[in-house]
Amino acid sequence: MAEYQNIFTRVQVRGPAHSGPVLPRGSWNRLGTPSYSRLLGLFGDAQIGPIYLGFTGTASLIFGFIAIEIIGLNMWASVDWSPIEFIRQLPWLALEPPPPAYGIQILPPLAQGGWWLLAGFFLTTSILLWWVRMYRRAIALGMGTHTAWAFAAAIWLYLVLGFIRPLLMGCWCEAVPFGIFPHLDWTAAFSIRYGNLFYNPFHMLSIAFLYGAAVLFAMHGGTILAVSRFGGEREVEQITDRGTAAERAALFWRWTMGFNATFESFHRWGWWFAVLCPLVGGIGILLTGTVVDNWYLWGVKHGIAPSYPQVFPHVPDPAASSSLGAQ
Ligand code: 07D
Ligand code: 07D
Repeated sequence: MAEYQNIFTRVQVRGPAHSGPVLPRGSWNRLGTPSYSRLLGLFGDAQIGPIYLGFTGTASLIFGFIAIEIIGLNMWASVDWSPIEFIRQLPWLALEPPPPAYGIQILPPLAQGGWWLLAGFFLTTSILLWWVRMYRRAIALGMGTHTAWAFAAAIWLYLVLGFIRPLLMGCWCEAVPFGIFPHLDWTAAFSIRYGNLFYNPFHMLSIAFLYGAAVLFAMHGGTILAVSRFGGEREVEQITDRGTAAERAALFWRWTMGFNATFESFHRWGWWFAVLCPLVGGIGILLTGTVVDNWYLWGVKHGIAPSYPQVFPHVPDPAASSSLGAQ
């Protein structure tokens, strides 16, 4: 039955190219003559374009481009403008936030994190403009704004990491650097500095929603593909024909687990898991260093982490010693 194990998209829809419905709202026209791509048809709809750019879309792309330019040129400067070293070392290169001495100064010297602040400003503006674009396109199509709010949850975590928490801590130095591996180093260092993020209950919740979202997506994708031989992926037929794809899919889970989601509820489950992952994550990061300084000690206090026996003699903290501090 190998031919029924359909994993890749097989239907290449090639109707007369259409530009979508005429909309009462939305002042900009869609741009470009539609064309077809067989390759894209393997992953989604084979038709490319037309695209709606609009004011916020164009502005977002410009701001995003400026941010990438600032980050890229700073990284390139850091390898003495060598094109080969730039490409070779790219994953390790960074644009770092201002050092601690500058606190939350609005514009420290460019080479001392000023460029980082400018890049952050342009990237954040770009992301917010893209959010407005998503919101307004949904409204223009008469849709709900669910995707925009899900994106807002991710933007919340991004803003907490790079803006809100550093402001509360009084230092840009608390923020994430731009860079592929440097941002991983920051993530690891953050966890260690604040006593192991594993003991942060909001990190736990965020992980549960992350894993949960993956499980739900595997279940949903698997279920729909498994009933596509009955037309399960064709959403209108599912609703009208009893005894076919949708009903089998539901029955499969009722037989397997004793309970089944509905075709409505399942999408709510997916949306909530995806949204709650960065939403609770942002709460966890916001509390770190502001309310809780050490998650391990917090865990010991609340009975979720063991306190280890003292195996080494007590060593006084040199930073806390006044005689050393005076030197
Ligand atoms: C698949 C949708 C497509 C998006 C992609 C990402 C850029 C960055 C910029 C060189 C699922 C596009 C990437 C535009 C290029 C420069 C300056 C989404 C999909 C393909 N991270 N992170 C990655 C970002 C944070 C962490 C990869 C962004 C926090 C860990 C990529 C942000 C912490 C690991 C990336 C951000 C953190 C990664 C793949 C913003 C805690 C990995 C992302 C704006 C949450 C993984 C080398 C992916 C990796 C990885 C981008 C924030 C931790 C470069 C844009 C500070 C532990 N992160 N990240 O597929 O391979 O996402 O890193 O907040 O292991 Mg990260
Ligand atoms: C980053 C939201 C912002 C992204 C936006 C998109 C562009 C354009 C361009 C496509 C991802 C911007 C878009 C710029 C793209 C194109 C062209 C969402 C983002 C707006 N952790 N950890 C999490 C696990 C450890 C740490 C969350 C697991 C260690 C820190 C998640 C493990 C240490 C932070 C998670 C593990 C540590 C996190 C992220 C295991 C490191 C966070 C959720 C098994 C040693 C973040 C509360 C997310 C958070 C976070 C998973 C371990 C550090 C659930 C599975 C102990 C500092 N960790 N972690 O959706 O919210 O991110 O924490 O070990 O800040 Mg963790």
